[in-house]
Amino acid sequence: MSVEQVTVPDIGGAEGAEVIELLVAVGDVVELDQSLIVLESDKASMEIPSTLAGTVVELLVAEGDQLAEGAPIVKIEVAGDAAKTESGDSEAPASSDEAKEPKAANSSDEDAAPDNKSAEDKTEPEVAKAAAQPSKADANKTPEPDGSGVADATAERSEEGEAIYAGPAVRKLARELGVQLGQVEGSGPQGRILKEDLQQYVKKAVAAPSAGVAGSAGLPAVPEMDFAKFGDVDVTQRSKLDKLTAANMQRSWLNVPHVTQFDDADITDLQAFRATLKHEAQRRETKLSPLPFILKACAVALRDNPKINSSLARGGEDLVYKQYIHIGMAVDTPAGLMVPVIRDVDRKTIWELAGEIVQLADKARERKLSPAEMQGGCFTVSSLGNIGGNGFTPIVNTPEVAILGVSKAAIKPVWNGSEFEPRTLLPLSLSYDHRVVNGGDGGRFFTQLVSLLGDIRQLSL
Ligand code: CAO
Repeated sequence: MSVEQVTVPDIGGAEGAEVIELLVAVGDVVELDQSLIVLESDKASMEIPSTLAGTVVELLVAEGDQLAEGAPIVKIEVAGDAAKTESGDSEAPASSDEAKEPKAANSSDEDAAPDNKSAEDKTEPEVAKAAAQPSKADANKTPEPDGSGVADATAERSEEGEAIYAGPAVRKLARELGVQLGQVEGSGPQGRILKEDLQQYVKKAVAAPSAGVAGSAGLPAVPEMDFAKFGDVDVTQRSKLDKLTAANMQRSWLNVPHVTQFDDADITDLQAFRATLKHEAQRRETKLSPLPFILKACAVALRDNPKINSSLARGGEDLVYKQYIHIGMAVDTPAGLMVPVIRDVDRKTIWELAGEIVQLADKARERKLSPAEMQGGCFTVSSLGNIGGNGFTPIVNTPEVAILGVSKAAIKPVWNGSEFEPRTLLPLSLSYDHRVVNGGDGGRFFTQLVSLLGDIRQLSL
């Protein structure tokens, strides 16, 4: 029997990925590749698998911890003389274990440097920093029932040099609310800031006359409402991903002057062609929806209309024309909206794209996407085709400059010059950043896209 450690693998360079869920507990018997924790970064949430099989003897993280690559997660007692795995370090003696302590994602290099000084040797700020960093033992502590985290209370200094005492739960809440703890008066022992102090502070700020203006955009705040006054309610806390998506949407909505154009693509022939490939798709164990054709058509139209494949830079001074065509695909998942990116769409076959759509959508729904798989997009396609609707106005996924919304195709009568003919029409909407894309640019791109989908033979040209 030996005790070994599982650490955070390469998570695509994500710093500060937060532990949002613990999937194992001390005493659990885990298998190789069994998920141990769920991490959530700014871009993705992902389950971290075990690189060892055995019994969990110690959990080295707690919910809310910020982790980076190499951070230890659990200690596992493995049967026999298990060899080291790629990311599972062998148990090291206590002293060197401390020296090896990986860099906490939210700490500076200075914080993360091996610290062999005794507590007495440390200067006061160093003690404060060390205290602010949750130790392994702290990680397993149960928070105070009032959520104040008093048991884990740590001290920092305000701008005026006064000590700020607050527990991790309060600090986390303050971060989420964007409150500077130095401005909050603590009512706990030694002026420790409790959750209630923070709530009071926020309530006052909202009620204050200036509270009608929120943020630098000078927008009037939406007043809080007590919905329970009108009937039963059920309140759930939103996931970090949901809140990040909301923030991204708002940022884009407020910064980008949007224009949305609408058109229908006649996909009668595309659908007929797709139907002939049904058995081939089954043989390849994949699914061939209209989406790979749409992505391919977008890639061709992006290549021919480079402005749609650009991004603003240097505060609007420059326009960056990307020489690659990576397209994001919005995926609806129980955890929230995710946008994995399919790389080099212009160079892939329809079958390759079909396979990648299924694979990335599955990964997104299983929360297994890495941040790298969600980066580098030039353009986004958001398909609500299997859900329904005649059309919608998608919000540009900044810093991209355009996004395509795909609604549900339907058979409609189309006048062919002498009679009405039943044709399958696919409603499309193209939103673009009017700072970069003018009506002509958008119109040319969109017309070409609609034409390509109407005659997919052109995709091979
Ligand atoms: N019109 C009519 N039917 C459509 C269609 C469309 N535009 N698009 C897809 N379908 C059909 C498919 O053909 C398939 O039916 P068949 O098996 O009979 O061929 C069925 O709907 C299921 O499609 P799907 O959703 O499983 O596959 P997809 O390739 O079309 O889409 C994905 C994949 C991941 C994009 C999609 O599942 C998804 O998550 N969409 C939501 C995106 C979203 O939330 N956007 C909003 C973002 S802003 O809030």
